[in-house]
Amino acid sequence: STPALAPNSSPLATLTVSGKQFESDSYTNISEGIIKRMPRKLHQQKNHPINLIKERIVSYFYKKFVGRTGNPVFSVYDNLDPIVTTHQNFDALLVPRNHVSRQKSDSYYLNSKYMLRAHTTAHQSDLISSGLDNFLIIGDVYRRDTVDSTHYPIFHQCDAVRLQTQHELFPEEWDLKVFEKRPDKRTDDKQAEHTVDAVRILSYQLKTTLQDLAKTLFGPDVEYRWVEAYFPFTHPSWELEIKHKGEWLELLGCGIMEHAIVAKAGAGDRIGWAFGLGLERVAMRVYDIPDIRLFWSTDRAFLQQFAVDDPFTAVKYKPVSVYPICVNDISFWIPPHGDFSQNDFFDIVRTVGGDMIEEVSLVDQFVHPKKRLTSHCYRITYRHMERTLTKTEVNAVHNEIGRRATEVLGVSVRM
Ligand code: FA5
Ligand code: MG
Repeated sequence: STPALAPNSSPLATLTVSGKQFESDSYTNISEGIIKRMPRKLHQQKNHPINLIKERIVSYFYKKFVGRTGNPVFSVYDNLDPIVTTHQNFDALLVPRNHVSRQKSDSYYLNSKYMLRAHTTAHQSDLISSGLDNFLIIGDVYRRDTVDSTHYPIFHQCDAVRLQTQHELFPEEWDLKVFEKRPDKRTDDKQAEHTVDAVRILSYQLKTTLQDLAKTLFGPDVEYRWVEAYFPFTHPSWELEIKHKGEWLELLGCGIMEHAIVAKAGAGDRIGWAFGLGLERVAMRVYDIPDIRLFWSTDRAFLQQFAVDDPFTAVKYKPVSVYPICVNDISFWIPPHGDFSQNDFFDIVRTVGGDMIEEVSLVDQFVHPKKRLTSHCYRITYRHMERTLTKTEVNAVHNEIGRRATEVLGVSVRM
């Protein structure tokens, strides 16, 4: 078995990820389970449901935005390296120094300089710098998160950027301006540099484009609503939610790009909109796939259902079969002076249990009145998507999780 990388492994150790070497340091927290899955690239596997959704979105943009000769104006980047610098993932997008998303407990770090992108937006400013005005970025993204049927530490996003000049946005005779002569006040509705008129027309374009995308993906009767949102890299910002099984589900975030980002990337004469959307959310709803882990299945009975030539072919997922769950609890004392984070424990569970893990939840915690120690009890639900697990096999994994947690996190397992 492969050892999990300790969160505080020796500062001299080097690690190899995607054939490249990185010096580890106090930030290193990438796990073996993640490294092993990085080459899968579900969005590039022909006929994989994530790939089919990608094809549907790309086709929508190719048809919707065409140039003078009928050529698509958007170009597609779906093969960019998911290893990025913290500068690309955060600083270039104006994410504040102390923003929660930078914490070690939320992202996978190779070291203090390199990380696995937490969103495809990480490539936005480089692509603008290279001269592009209209592009889509599609790729695998990585986040340390809770463990359940809709959360997996690797998922896929599609980002888009569309930049326009004064001349492209407003015909000469309209006498409307994109930029204020001198930066105005920043308000809830717009940035200081932009005019009300420009923001109004751009947000109309953005919203109708995304509403039509939702109708293309989910059918003309899909119920949707717009919700005000906040992102450091757009203002104003919104989220689009769709009705799914009677509940509102967040589909994407979007907004008018921060002028400082656009200007720094060399396109200061342009105004733009951008959005970022989760492909699993779309695929689960389009195909009625109940569990996010199914996308990682290599079972032919699953994959063959999506062997269609046209990505717009209607496919309704037929459950291969549902195998029984096996539930096991684990309780331990947390080391008194450490920086224990639940996500460190979740990573160990994932690394050891792989896709046998359906859910991990904290079911009890208390502080020992005399010893002043905190105890956590986690309930781990085991279920395999392709077979029935035996009690013996689950116990072996469960014990190994306890052993790793003791070794790596310094907890002491309570019997
Ligand atoms: C972002 O990642 C922003 N970069 C999106 C953006 C881009 C906004 C450009 C503005 C301009 P957020 O963390 O909300 O935002 O994720 C975007 C989408 O990814 C969500 O709406 C959702 O569809 C999907 N998503 C987020 N977290 C998960 C998850 N844990 N599992 C599955 N899908 C997720
Ligand atoms: Mg969000």
